[in-house]
Amino acid sequence: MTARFYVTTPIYYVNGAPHIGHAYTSIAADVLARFHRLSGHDVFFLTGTDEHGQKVEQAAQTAGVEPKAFVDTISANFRDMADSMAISYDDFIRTTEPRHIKSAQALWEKVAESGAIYLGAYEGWYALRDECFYGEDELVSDAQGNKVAPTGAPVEWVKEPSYFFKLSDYQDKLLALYEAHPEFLGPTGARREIISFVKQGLRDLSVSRTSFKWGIPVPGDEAHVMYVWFDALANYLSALDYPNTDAPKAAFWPASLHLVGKDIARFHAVYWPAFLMAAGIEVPKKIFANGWWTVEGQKMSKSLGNVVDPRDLVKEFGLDAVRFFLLREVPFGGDSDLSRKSLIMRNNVELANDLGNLCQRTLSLVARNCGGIVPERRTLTDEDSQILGQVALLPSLMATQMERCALTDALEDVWKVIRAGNAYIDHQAPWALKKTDPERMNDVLRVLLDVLRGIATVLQPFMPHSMERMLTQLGVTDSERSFAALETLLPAGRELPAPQGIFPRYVEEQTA
Ligand code: ME8
Repeated sequence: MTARFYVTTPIYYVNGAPHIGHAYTSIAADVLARFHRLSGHDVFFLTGTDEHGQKVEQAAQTAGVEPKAFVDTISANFRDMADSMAISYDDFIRTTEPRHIKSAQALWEKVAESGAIYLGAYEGWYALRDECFYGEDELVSDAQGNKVAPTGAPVEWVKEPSYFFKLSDYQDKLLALYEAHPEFLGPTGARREIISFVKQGLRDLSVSRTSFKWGIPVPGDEAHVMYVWFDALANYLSALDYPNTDAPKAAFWPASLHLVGKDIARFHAVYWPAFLMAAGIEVPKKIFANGWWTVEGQKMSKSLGNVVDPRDLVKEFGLDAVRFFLLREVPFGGDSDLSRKSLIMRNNVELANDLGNLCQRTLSLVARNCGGIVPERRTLTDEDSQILGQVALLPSLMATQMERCALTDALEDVWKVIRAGNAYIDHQAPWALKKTDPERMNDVLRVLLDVLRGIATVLQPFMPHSMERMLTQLGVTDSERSFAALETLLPAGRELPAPQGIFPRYVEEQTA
């Protein structure tokens, strides 16, 4: 049976425009989806928008627009961002769609049937910005001495009738889950934080609101709308046509991976498995929290005016340079800073020099000295075998890194081979062999073409557009671009197109 891989991004709030932080998680999920597709797995990749709740309702009011019209526009903007970043999603779910509303209500009913939901009254702190309830003991003081959420979000005292989910019943079950499946939650920092949060004791969770209307009605009690996080988390099942277990997509559950930002690890690693356990549904296999991006050393904020639209960066640097930078700059899971200087540096050193030049040098020698025809693979020297051996190991090496969501380490593995490729070409100096030993020159160039093919194949998930161009230049046809296809040598004698640079160097315009 073909292995299945179901990966999700968070569904983003439509209270503002998409920025580089949203693009980041989506790109990472996209790399994983593409990697699994190239591995021959059956992939379902879900993204979308989270469109209910008080925060979105207020944003619509501020804009002076009806909530539905407001969310339609912003959701379309998120979809455009995903398309511009080449996010290869299989489905884009919106929580205002009837298919989602139906599923979320079915999930609510299932949880309620188990006796895990009861009616009460909520009285306590709520942070609208986080759409999160906080206990008194969790609050901290801000610089002005006001009580705020640990995230810095302002809190307000809320008092209203509410349905509660018996989260307190799930403390031991959740701790047992984390213990039995250490791979359930990563990276280590997020895991440690969540375990300590759960160990401190879980209070029952308010899962409905009555003070506003922009949400999914609670089945059987329409005075209440579902707490936006109950509604939102259900998206991962509604996209699979829950509760229809005969639906073809149902086989994708349990999800292989929910990729999220560290800000929402708690909702995914505590509330979500608890809701699922109550409903008698398997929990996802893995939750991984990415770190946080700042911009030129500062938190992105509308008031600072430093919110970066990823599409602007793409216009300036090209899509793949941006995708590469985001995943290369910091070990995936850690925090990082987006600075123009480091983006330009990575582009010029690692893409233009290391990879671009290796490809360009090889292809122009083949064009010039071999009439642009792929030479034959013949007897290999030890050095040839060594570099080809390194390339052959890449798919399995990277698969291990992908399993741990170590996207940056996977790139580092490839760059080790690229550096080895540069050392190989310098040492073999095929340009000098033309006069002294043209047969050996052909052999060296053939090895280099095979090395480049391996590298370009495994880099496709990270830089789909430029690797497509590189593979075309290397004479690799569409059906020869999967990991399995690497087992078969390209036939000699193929004619290669005229070489063209793949990664231009970025030259910053001088300002006087
Ligand atoms: O939380 N650095 O939506 P949201 C890195 N609707 N990642 C960032 C980031 C940054 N500076 N800013 C945002 C929600 N992100 C809910 C999710 S899921 C059932 C519901 C990414 O629009 C990161 O993945 O606030 C974070 O978790 C997500 O965007 C939050 O998006």
